[in-house]
Amino acid sequence: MLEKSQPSLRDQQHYLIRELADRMEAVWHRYLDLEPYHLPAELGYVEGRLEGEKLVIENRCYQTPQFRKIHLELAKVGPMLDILHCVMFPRPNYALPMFGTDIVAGKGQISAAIADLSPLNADRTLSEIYRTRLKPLPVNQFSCLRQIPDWGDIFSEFCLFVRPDSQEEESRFLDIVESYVEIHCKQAVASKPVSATEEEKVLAAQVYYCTQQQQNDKTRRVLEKAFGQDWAEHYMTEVLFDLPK
Ligand code: BLA
Repeated sequence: MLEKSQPSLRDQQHYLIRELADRMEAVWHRYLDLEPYHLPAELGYVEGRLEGEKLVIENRCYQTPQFRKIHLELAKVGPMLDILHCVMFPRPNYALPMFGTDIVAGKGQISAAIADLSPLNADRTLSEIYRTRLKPLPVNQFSCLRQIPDWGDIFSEFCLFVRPDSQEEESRFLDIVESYVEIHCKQAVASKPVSATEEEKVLAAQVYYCTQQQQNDKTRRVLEKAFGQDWAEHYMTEVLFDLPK
């Protein structure tokens, strides 16, 4: 495993990944008060090998008064497989949903594009204000919907899980996800911390969210093949879906 300082993978990646990464960062810079968040040093940039192909992972992380960790990860497996992963983890004293997105592109084709604002309250529904803002977005205008796996009970009614099949659908996906992030940032900066009792509930819901995401065998398999079982377990539980300390 090699470690290097901050090069940018995104120039070599699928257009949809590059564009979403750029747009999300622009929205964060526009609305949030970003501070760096330090991953364990050896995990900012990592290289492994998957079936003879080089797997490169590049992480960028921020924190803000409302978000414990905003994690943007770009990964490239050889020349064929490109991945974008992003999660915005709210601090447990803010009753905000969890924003997450994942794009998987194989051989130049997007196979999975997913984004959601996942509710973290007891009845797992988004607040009225989020629903009002999200409802007008054209989430139904995709021809190929993908089936949400069993562990995906964490996702909201606004979860978008598609294989975009044209440039129009790719740009629709980009616009919708950019809106999700923008709506979320605006809500976050306008929100107030909650009581200690509420905080306990948010924390429990975040733990559940992370536990469910850790069951994604497709992610785990890619990491295991490149870096081995122990490293994959560590990465999934400490970097991708770690619990607030
Ligand atoms: C699917 N994730 C996948 C797939 C791969 C990865 C290879 C299968 C693609 C397909 O079925 O077409 C791989 N994703 C990765 C890897 C990383 C990654 C290696 O992030 C990191 C290094 N996943 C998330 C987040 C969400 C998410 C934040 O990380 C949602 C908010 C969802 N990914 C997600 C879902 C699937 C997926 C729901 C489909 C799983 C399935 O069909 O079983």
